[in-house]
Amino acid sequence: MDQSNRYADLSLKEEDLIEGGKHILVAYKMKPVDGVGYLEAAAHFAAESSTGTNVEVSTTDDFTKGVDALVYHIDEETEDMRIAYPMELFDRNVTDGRMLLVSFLTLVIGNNQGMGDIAYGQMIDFYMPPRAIQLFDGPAKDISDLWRILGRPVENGGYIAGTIIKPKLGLRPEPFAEAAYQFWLGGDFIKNDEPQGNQVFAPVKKVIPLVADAMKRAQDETGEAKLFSMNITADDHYEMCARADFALETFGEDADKVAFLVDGFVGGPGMVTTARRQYPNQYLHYHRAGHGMITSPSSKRGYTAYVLAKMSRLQGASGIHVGTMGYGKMEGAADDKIIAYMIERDECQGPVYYQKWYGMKPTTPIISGGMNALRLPGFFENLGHANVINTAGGGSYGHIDSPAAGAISLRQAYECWKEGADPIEFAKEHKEFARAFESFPHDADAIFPGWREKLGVHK
Ligand code: RUB
Ligand code: MG
Repeated sequence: MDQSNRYADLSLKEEDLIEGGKHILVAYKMKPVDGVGYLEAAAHFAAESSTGTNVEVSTTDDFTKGVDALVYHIDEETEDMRIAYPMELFDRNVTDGRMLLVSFLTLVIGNNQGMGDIAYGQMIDFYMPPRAIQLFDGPAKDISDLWRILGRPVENGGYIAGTIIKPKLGLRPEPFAEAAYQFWLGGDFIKNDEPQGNQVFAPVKKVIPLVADAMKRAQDETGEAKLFSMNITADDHYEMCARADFALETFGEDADKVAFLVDGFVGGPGMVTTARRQYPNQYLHYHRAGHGMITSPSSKRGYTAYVLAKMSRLQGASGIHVGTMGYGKMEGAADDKIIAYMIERDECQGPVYYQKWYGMKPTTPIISGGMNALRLPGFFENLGHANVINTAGGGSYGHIDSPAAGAISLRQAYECWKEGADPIEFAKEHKEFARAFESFPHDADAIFPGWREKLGVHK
């Protein structure tokens, strides 16, 4: 059934829809299966994503038609399709009238992902009107809160040198806390690796007191504040809270230095919002493990990494992993910097839509995955700033001298970029950075050919 007379209106103008402020706009790349007309498929897509189904139903009334989603732009050649969703379509909380990310997802990227007449549809951008920005929680804490704790300026406070406890799994409580202590002697921020939780060989109730003690000792030793991002991911809301409450109580006077990490992609929006609403005083660290199943550039379904990050700011993530923009080990490219800009700025041009955030707190880009000191100067140069959290697991624990030396090499990489220094020249004056070349020789060969001669390293 062709529903384009009801679910499409190509005379609607995007600027009018934005001006009106009554619609959420979503841009997709969509392709119908062979033999189905583009507009017909688009209209069915909009129907299934709002008020309709594949046939007309007798229960439809005039009000219903007023909340139909409408296709307002198509370009079959480029597979571009844009749909306007009336705000009223979206579910609101019983408790406080706020908007829910799950409802947004269920409509705009729900059933339309499995339709027989659609070959594929992928969400590449969305626009939230001012009223919707008011109705999402947004972050409670942001990077300025971490800078304050670290004794830095609360604006432009700079690079936060972090790590992920490695090995990924398999450390017992004492060696785990020792690994944390060693890194903190040179760095700022440690996160649990995302699978680390309450394994039988490293129970939370044993590990966390030792980590709190390690933090105290490292703070005494260095005279600097330290930060720990603890994984509270769990299936059960109460289990998440049990872990989080235990940590806050255990860290005691240092509890402000504890962030909570949630595996927001595998765990879903409910888990993110649980952490956001139960612990608004803690920095909320959104880990996105698993996202590649839909956000990979090879995928034509689901949504992009950019969309995932943009949604995380609405949900209230203080920081989210945004990849390494081609400088690390995970998929990504230099122009992924748009992901960082969209979540940290107050207004930004996305791939399709210009979004204003009206003062909603920023979400920190967390840079992670195969990073080390050698890869950082180029990374900062591409991004244009260094106001990020970077977690380098292998890049710290793989440094040949020590985890502390690994951490110091990261800080030095930041100094090198900030000064606009030549990394080879800088290495001659900075031992830990220089030793990163010997620690990661494959990277050194690729990024700084001829480094051995220039630094006088012969082995
Ligand atoms: C990186 C790591 C993270 C990745 C995930 O470890 O454990 O889980 O950041 O990727 P290492 P992304 O520093 O040893 O490579 O950050 O892109 O989501
Ligand atoms: Mg990890």
